[in-house]
Amino acid sequence: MSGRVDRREFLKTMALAAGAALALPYVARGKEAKKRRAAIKGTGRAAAEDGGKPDIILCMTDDQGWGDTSYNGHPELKTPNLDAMAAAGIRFDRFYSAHPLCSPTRASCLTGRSPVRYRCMSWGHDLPLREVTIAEAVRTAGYATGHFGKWHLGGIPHADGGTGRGLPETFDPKPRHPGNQGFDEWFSAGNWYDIGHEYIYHNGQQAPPRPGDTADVVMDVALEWIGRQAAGKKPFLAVIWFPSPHGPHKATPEDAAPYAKYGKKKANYYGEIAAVDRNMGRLRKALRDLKIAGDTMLWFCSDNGPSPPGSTGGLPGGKKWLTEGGTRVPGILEWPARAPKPFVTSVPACTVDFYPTVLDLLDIKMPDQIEPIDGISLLPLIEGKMDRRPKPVPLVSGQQVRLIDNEYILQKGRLFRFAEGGRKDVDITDQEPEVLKRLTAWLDRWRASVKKDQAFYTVKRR
Ligand SMILES: [Ca+2]
Repeated sequence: MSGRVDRREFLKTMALAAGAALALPYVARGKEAKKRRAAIKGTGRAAAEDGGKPDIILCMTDDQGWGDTSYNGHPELKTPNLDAMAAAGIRFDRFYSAHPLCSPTRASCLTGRSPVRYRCMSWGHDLPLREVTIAEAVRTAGYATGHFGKWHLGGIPHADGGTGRGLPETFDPKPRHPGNQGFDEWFSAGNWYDIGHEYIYHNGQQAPPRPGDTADVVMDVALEWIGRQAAGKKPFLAVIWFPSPHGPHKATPEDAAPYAKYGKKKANYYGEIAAVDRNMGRLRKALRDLKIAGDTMLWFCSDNGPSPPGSTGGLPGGKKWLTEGGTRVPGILEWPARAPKPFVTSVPACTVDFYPTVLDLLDIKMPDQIEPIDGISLLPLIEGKMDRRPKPVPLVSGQQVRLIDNEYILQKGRLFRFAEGGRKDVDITDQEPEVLKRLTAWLDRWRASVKKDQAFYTVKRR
């Protein structure tokens, strides 16, 4: 821990360590929520230029492990731009992907709902159009919306011959590409892609290959679009999903060169992350140059744990595993206007939280919202007012759930704490019978609500 650690916080941390259940007000409602929104309207450029609407950017990498940054202690890889972003903003030490695989986590980012609710259970499963997306929501508040990079939620042809294992056309005849999920502009690919890949579609038209690393290409297009929104003083949501460092690992010679001493495999892997890092630096600089950095909510995370030679930083498991290493990923928020003092938090946060956070921020209520939403608004945490997560977050894979409730973890009927030092789940089932009872009851209710949701999606995927 570093940053905002005062006596009050220290005592709370100690209480956490002791496992005390603190009853704190987690989510501002009524008057307090109003006050908060009024405060937003008074910050920086937002008030002056676009009626109090912060720009929102969600960046995500593909298969980057928790340990694949130098700020998380990687011994070989250098990520100076992510390190600078983490040092300037809020560094989430326990940021989770909702699932240890691509497509389900991506769906959770857009909907705030666990992917198991709409049977997006594995890679290649698409996001049904019936679900409400973050892009559809912010559009109602006058935002421009753009998706750039890997989509993997259906509706875009891919080099593997199709869109993976999606819903049949008979279920819903409209393709489930970004254009039909709330995005005005999209430069997106069906699945992973690498340097020179021709399966990228720009607003539905196949785009010719462009030079540079895939991260350069995605950022070129995204920055051009962001520049146009800024010039038109239009608030925007940009979703930038890098296709790196997903295999096959293929870096440019320039990005791989500094890592040549570690062998070709690692040099290409590290080189891909170096390209992402460089482009995060480009993005941060562009926001400053456009004078919109202050009130831009800039997120960075990964979609699941790593494959070799990626690093979990010692957390058990990796991609595909419903474990800490499979789901805990780098997580950073930089937002100078609302989080001017950097800090590190160990409150668990998850990809399901983006949607409710943005709805809370912009005071949006979607009339066709499908309940329940599994995430929470992180605004109180961002303002330094949340020491504990108000409700558990369910991480899923197949029929399995790993329920994260602050310091507790419920999985397969057993209760655990994760020992950060020993880097492993420690079984405390027999020591905390009341917690076990509470979380088991919570999970039973949650499973019942999932069953209700799934009834709408009985269709078999291809
Ligand atoms: Ca992935």
